[in-house]
Amino acid sequence: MAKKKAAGRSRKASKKAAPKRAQQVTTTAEIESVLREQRVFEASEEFKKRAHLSSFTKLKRLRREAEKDPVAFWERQAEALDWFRKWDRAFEWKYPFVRWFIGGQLNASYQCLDRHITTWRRNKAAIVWEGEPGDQRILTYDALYNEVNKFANVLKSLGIKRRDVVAIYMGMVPEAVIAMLACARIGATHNVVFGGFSAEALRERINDSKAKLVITQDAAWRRGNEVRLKDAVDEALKKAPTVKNVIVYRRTGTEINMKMGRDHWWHELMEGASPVCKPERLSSEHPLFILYTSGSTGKPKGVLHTTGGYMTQVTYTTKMVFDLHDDDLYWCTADIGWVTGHSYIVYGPLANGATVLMYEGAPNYPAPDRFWDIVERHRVTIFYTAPTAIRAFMRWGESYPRKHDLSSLRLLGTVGEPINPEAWMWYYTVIGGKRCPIVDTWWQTETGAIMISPLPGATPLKPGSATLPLPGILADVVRSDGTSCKANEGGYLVVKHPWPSMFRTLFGDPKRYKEVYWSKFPPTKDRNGYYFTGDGARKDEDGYFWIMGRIDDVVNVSGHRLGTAEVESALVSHPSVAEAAVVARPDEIKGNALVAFVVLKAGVKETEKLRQELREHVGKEIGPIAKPDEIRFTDALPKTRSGKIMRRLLREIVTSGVIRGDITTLEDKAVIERLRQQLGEES
Ligand code: 7RM
Repeated sequence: MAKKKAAGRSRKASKKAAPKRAQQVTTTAEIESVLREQRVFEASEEFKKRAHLSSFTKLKRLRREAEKDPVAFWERQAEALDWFRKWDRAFEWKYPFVRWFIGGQLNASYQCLDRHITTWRRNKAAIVWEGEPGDQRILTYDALYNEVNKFANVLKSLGIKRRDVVAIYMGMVPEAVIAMLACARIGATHNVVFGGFSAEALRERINDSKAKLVITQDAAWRRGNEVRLKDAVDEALKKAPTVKNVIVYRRTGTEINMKMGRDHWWHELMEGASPVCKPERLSSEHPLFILYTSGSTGKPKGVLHTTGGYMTQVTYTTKMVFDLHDDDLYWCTADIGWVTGHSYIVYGPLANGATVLMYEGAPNYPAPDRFWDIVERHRVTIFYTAPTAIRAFMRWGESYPRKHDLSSLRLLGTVGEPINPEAWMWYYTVIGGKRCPIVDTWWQTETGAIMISPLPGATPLKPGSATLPLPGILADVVRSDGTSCKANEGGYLVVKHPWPSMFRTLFGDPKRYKEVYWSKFPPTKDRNGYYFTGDGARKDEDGYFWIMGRIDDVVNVSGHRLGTAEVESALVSHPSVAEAAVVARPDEIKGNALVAFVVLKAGVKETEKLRQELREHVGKEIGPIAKPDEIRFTDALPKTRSGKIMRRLLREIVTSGVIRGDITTLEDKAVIERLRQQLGEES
């Protein structure tokens, strides 16, 4: 990377002028969207020069063409994969079930490995890994290929066949990737369970998927402590009758229990394994993986993805959204236990022959500059993380990134939640040095791959907007009756045409699949059924999408339906606030009153005066209707393990004080206890 300063051009914008926000709201809208962000940023000439796509006009033309014939567009992208047999028919839609590239045969591990080892990439680094204690490993494509072949033979030797489900419960070690690709190689379906989940959550996911084998490790390093994964597996397997074998990778060397006949050491099995395992010829619709995602209540949903369509869309989006080139060092900080880890650490980047950085541990271990230290030492060029992490970095302060040379970075990305404009600007300025475009990527476990996102060389960026649907993705914002919303009218985010990496069903529960996703906008005589994302959004006058968060989090105040994310964004734009979560509590007069949980920046005092100031601030940013009725200071918010704020729990706390729903995905159970106690003290 050249170190020359080529600051991005910014129109209408940044330094002096604070973002202008319209005060008025459209009262006819089903969901009112009240924030208006005016800044626009374009990629520098230097970035555009080497980008895969550098013209907005071209992108718009591509989107228009693909919109007319999305199937033809995706067929062209599918041609970039290596098929053992070409498909007979590209697309079949029988509401609400889809198939893509029917009759085609391929293998996902072949896409990620075999096709690179016959080229110059054989000796290119596939994975650059750094353990939390500081140990490092580099696996070339050839080395990864060998390990995956051997481990595929290990799985076979334990009786694993096509369509068997294998649970993977590991930390961020290369062996987790090897395990996934080995499953894919022999046609087994992997079910990765995030290593931070409890034994109970693991058991539920093993039993629901009827897994035959579990792959785990003794323990993982996290913030200097050992997370004892094998102990959790032992506990889970007390009531998991389908599991016959467990493979244990030795990571920390801690003492664990090995059950004779059931448990096997990874390294012992690998010693005798043959290094050649032919990839299975799998049909395009062969199930590649199940990944559980929490429902708002009750049991988690087993999102099922298949092979051909999924590989097509993750391969295309990784190349285009991250503008991936062969000399990039790409780092996605997600855990392999989330869909982001599946699609954008493993399948997408490896199918493109990328070099992927993988880090085992916490962002603040041993100090809050660990990520920036990694970026500097490894000269990371593409960095993809979550808004929740960015807000944590902001809270820890600029001094940590400032200590490091981050000039290798050329592109930044975010995923997981709406990013508020203040966090976007901080990311752009402090991490990206005003040189790196930011791709704000909207997608879901269910969508499998990125759906709405800038293409960084082409799309002018607006802080806080995921910008436009990718070519071939027919997303829209609609009213309850399915008609399109006007510009800036809030509504439901839907997808009007099936896309290749769409999940095919909920494992073992097609009825729930239909109910949750396909019943809000069923087919009528004038339209196909729409996929309902569960998110609220608006499109602005340029057609840019602004995601307002989950529909379940929309609150009704005095007849106005507000997305809580917007009120939160207004709060976070105050210099004293690090994070905020807003929920509603029933109120006799207004229908609902807004309660804001606010985490202050380090060193800021919790005073009555600040409370008033924050209410006024929201009044100024959005309007008087959005002023929180109550502001509760807290030191942390309840979040899922992947960093999403669990507003449902806060809602339960402010309404009944009792939490009834599922909390297995909660990151830190103590947070809820502290919030509940606080509530008792104050009232
Ligand atoms: C990839 C992932 C999906 C939900 C989704 C949204 C929210 C994700 C963005 C976003 C605004 C974004 N899968 N979400 N990305 N909201 N802007 N760029 O996160 O299944 O775990 O979550 O996350 O609500 O529906 S997920």
